[in-house]
Amino acid sequence: MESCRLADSTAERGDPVKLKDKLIQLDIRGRRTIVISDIHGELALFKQLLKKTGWSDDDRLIINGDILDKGQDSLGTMKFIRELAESDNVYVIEGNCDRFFDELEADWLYAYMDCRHTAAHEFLRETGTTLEDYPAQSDFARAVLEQYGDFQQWFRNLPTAIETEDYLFVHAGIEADYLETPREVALTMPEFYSRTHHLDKTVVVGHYPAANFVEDGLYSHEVKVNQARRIIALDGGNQVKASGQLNALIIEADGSLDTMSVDAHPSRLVIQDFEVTLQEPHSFTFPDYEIKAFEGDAHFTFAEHLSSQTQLMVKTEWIKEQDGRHYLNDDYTDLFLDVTAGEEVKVVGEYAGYVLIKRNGLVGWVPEEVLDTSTDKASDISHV
Ligand SMILES: [Mn+2]
Repeated sequence: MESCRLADSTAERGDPVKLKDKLIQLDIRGRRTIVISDIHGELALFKQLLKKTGWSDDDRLIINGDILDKGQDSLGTMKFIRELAESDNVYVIEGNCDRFFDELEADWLYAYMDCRHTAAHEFLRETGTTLEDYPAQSDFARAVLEQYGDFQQWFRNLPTAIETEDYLFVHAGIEADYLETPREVALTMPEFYSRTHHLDKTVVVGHYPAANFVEDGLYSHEVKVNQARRIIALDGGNQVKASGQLNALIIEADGSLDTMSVDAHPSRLVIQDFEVTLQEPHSFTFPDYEIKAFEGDAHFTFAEHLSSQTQLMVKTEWIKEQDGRHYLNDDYTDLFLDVTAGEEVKVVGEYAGYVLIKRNGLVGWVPEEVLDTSTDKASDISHV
């Protein structure tokens, strides 16, 4: 899967453009503003989230980058958002995955297509063609641009950042002198939430899933707000994390903050209280997966997470062996969640004797008997 990571690291093309060259100034005080990032082609989820926020023409909407890639309907999402953006209360900034139309001739594109669903797949489906129908990659690129050249132009014209009285909205992050941040860095900088910046405003970023910033051992997809460092991490891991979600940050007219989310996981009713008295949870995220597995049974295996030298119980099905080494097969948390009869939770996955659930963005385990298996409700949105 190494090739899947190329798209984030390739655009070192000596792009001389700085953040200040593609910056929009905007006044948002006194008006409700909804911010959503990393939609990644999930048009149905995006529409569902807009509805959940009660979005109307009286509100502002800011799309914080990454409309395209990974999800099932990148082309539909970009068409829908471009139409929305014709209204003067909707603003879109660019994300690294939105450079698709400028990367059609990149040497990594076909390899990337082997492991991720992309807008290129949708173009092939739409035109009833396959890559074999194009003698050279440049022929494929030409065919896409013949149909979508105006979208290439639209994406190119998107600002890299929006600056308001109190906020800077940018897809990935800024450097010390924010105006001089290279566009490339603003779109791809990893882990900005862990950093510090010198701007006297709150920087709102997507790009890097908020769940990667494990706090107190908890694995949560909720919007993370760090007021001391004036950073908000918005990306709910939609289409990137198995338990991910699409988040909205809502800046109310009075300046207070609220968050909402939607995801594709089904709901289930809790029929029995479950309470854990003492636990010290651990969570590990990509790519830090290597463990040493000791004894275990069908349910849990005692293990040590190597880089952090942490001992924990790992759900046995979660352990993958490769060349004599052991790895977590995905992001992992050993948290057990307290639940109360009568509440509804999201089901992320079912394993021997236990179910991985999510509540308010927080992921953890419960024994299967506390859930009513007959009450599965459709997810927020159906993918098929
Ligand atoms: Mn991104």
